[in-house]
Amino acid sequence: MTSVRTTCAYCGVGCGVLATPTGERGVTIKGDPDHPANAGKLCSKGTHLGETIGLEGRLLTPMIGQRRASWDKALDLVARRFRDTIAQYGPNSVAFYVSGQLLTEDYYVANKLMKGFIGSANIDTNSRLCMASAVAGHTRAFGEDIVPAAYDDLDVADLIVLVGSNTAWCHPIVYQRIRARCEADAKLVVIDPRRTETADEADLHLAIRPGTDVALMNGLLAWCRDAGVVDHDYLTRHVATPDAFWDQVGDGSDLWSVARTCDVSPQDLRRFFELFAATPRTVTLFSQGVNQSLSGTDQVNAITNLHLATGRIGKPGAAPFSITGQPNAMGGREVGGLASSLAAHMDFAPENVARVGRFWAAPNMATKPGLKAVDLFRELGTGRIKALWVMATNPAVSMPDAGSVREALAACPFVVVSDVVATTDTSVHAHVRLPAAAWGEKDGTVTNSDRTISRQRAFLAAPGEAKPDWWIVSQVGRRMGWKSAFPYDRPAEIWREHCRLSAYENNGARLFALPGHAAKGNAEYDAMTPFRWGGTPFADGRFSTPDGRARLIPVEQKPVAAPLKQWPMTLNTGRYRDQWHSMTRTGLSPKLARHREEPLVEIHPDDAARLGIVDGGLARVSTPQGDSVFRASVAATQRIRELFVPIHWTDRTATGGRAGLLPRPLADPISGQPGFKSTPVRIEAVATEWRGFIVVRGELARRPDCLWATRVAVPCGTAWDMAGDGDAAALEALLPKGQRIEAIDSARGSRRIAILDNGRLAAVLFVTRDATLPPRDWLVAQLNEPVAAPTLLAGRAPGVQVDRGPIVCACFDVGLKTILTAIADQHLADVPAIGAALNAGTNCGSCRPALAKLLVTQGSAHVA
Ligand SMILES: Nc1nc2c(c(=O)[nH]1)N[C@H]1C(S)=C(S)[C@@H](COP(=O)(O)OP(=O)(O)OC[C@H]3O[C@@H](n4cnc5c(=O)[nH]c(N)nc54)[C@H](O)[C@@H]3O)O[C@H]1N2
Ligand SMILES: Nc1nc2c(c(=O)[nH]1)N[C@H]1C(S)=C(S)[C@@H](COP(=O)(O)OP(=O)(O)OC[C@H]3O[C@@H](n4cnc5c(=O)[nH]c(N)nc54)[C@H](O)[C@@H]3O)O[C@H]1N2
Ligand code: SF4
Ligand SMILES: [Mo]
Repeated sequence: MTSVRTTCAYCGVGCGVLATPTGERGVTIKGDPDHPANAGKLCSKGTHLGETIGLEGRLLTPMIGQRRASWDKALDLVARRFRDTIAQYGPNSVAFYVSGQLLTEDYYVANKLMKGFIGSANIDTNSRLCMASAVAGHTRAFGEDIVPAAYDDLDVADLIVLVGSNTAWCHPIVYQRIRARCEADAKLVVIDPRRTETADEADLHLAIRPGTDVALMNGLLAWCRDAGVVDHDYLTRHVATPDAFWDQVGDGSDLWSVARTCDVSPQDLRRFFELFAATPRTVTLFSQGVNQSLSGTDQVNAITNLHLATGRIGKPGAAPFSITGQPNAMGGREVGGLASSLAAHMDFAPENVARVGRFWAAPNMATKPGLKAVDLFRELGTGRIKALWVMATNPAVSMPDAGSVREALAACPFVVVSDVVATTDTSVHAHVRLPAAAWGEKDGTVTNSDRTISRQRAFLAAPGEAKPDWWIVSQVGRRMGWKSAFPYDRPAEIWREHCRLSAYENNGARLFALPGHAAKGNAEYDAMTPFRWGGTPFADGRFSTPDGRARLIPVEQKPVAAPLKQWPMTLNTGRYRDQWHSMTRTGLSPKLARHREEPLVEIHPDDAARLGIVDGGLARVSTPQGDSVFRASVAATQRIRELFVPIHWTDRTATGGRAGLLPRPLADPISGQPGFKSTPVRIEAVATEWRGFIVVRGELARRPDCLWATRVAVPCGTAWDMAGDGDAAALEALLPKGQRIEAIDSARGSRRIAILDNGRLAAVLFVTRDATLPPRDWLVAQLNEPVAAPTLLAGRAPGVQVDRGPIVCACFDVGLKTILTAIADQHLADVPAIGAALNAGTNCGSCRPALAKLLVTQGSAHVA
């Protein structure tokens, strides 16, 4: 079979992938050595893409309610309900909520339908939760949403500052590039309240108080001015500086008050300031710790101010670098998928509305911005939005105050969900579900963090009746009466139109322009190799503002709110290395499950001791919006009074661990991006009486109904880790039918049941009150054995056991205990030595920071 060149389904690094089909629904995945983003490397998520393309859980036919429907019926219904709603209540009574995981062609068509034909701008995207502050900050500073950096800049920078970015976990291939540069001779500074694995490896980590980035950056700017590194010549020629800008920046000598606000040591702060001032080739890379804040836009501009004032922009190795989350967050911005932009980097200025209207020959141009995500779902709740179409996102999980979002979805008269999986927390509220073709089945383009546009290509046939998103939207457009506007038969046609619009009446005012590409024929489009648009933006000092000058934006640190009596702590939310958002894909991979199997609330040891919370116990995290139970992880990497929880678990995968229920539905006033990173919160220990697990071939028919249950993908099946109170006997009803063997020890509240199916293990249930539970690895492996072992109920093989501990290296399946033993016994001194001994860390490299950390802890254990 020949390999197909495509791009990874996950993050905004945008790695090139070589996919080689191996028969029906099988594929081997390798990094594409010719792709500029990754030069052949892939992280753990990319490496294991092959495990996620199975058909389990897929939505394979259109559904109206719980009934299968033909495409004709479903599409007609969607078109009719949208048309009728618009006829009765006007265009602003309907909305689309779309995603940075759509391809550019899908996105373009959805945006065109809403903004040019339905006549509303009520189309917003999950990028609102992700990149909106960067978009607003870029627009304020540069006059256009341009990321003025490329990955190549990292190779020549002398200082790399990571602000609110857990790059080692969230953009691992970019991180490997950063490490390579730092191992040569660059310095790395990490600014993050948590000591992440990224921070662990930095030359300097500033664990600032959350939400004090503006104070830090303003302090640094004042320091730079006093140190004489402000580039006055650059400012005079290329930047508009508002009156009194410098007055509000503050006094560069007042390091102590900055240190107090940010709660870091003045010594560390000084080190950072001196390093920054002394290093012209600096890249400041930032992500959600900056964007997802009620002051997100100001925080972005605090960073652009620094780079503009020191002239560190438009030059090799010097740039502010907003790194994007989703694979096509950038493509979405290019087509104008946000409610606040129109199309092709144009806003709603009347001449733009007229221009795009001319280009589309649009009958009903939207003339002003639509509802931003948080407002959109609020309006859904009030009943003003009466028909909603959700594509490629799961707002019932990922929106702030997700409990209210669910109520709003449940109350909405008409909800359409296009997704690849049959049941999501959002699609349970859908009146119509439309089966979308998934990664590997669809064709189009994506734009990564550094403006590189790459093709995604199909290497599998779409299963069942699944169809690409652009097709689905075009069909609805046609059926709503706009046949000639949505005539597309293939993504290449949409691509050409998108490129023509980018260049249409564009005399250079908009940097985003792909004129040469509008002429690409179908074959050329199919053969397209990755290219970066925009060259080195602003290299000539000209910006996309009317006067060609960039803007310094006065920004002020907001007072840090005092802790509230009832909600005395602060909740931070974010990502795990090996899971992707609501886990619809990564949740299928047993290998990826091994890194972090359950949703943990990380809490500082002092707080845990004060509140009686123990490592591995359960704890309830509450905010005024809602509460959810997590397993506690007591970790000195947290600041005191600050908690961290992951965003990945849903109703499908756990009874608790629902981060989305907790944040407030509050957003940055300029960008509309929610402040996901700091919510006033409280936590309390939750007592349980028993714990246990189920291991089952395939899936359980339904989720165990107990205080704590989390689903873990395992080879050939599923495991559920559980804890609860009261009687655990009800769990037995979940087990499949078959021959049953059991061992009950009532004194210790222990119950072990195995179900055999023709002599093979089909399921086990182990529960105990006081006794220990065996690790479930061996039982999981038994699912694959043709004949059940006689020691099933012991939970282990006859003879000696090796407990490998939690898996650190997902590629080679190497456990923590194996690594620690090897470090001690074989005197392994560095990460390559661990690689030579155990293979760990030698494939995708995502676990290398974890290995480095083990060497340090194990080393100190030796000394002790
Ligand atoms: N493994 C994995 N990778 C992913 C994703 C995934 O789901 N899983 N998702 C992708 C997407 S869509 C996105 S948007 C990116 C997100 O990538 P990141 O932004 O790197 O990830 P997060 O974990 O959301 O948050 C980053 C860090 O911000 C810190 N932070 C919190 N508050 C503050 C603050 O006030 N100031 C500062 N300076 N820092 C703060 C947090 O402690 C956290 O470590 O990841 C992408 N990559
Ligand atoms: N508390 C908290 N909340 C957050 C964040 C945080 O840090 N903290 N981060 C926010 C950020 S940055 C982001 S990006 C969001 C992500 O949040 P979501 O976008 O809600 O998360 P996903 O799980 O990626 O949802 C994508 C959905 O699209 C489906 N899908 C995949 N491919 C396709 C396709 O080709 N077509 C269609 N139609 N469907 C497809 C998947 O099955 C899945 O259901 O979460 C946000 N929410
Ligand atoms: S860094 Fe990992 S998840 Fe991101 S695009 Fe590359 S392989 Fe995919
Ligand atoms: Mo994101």
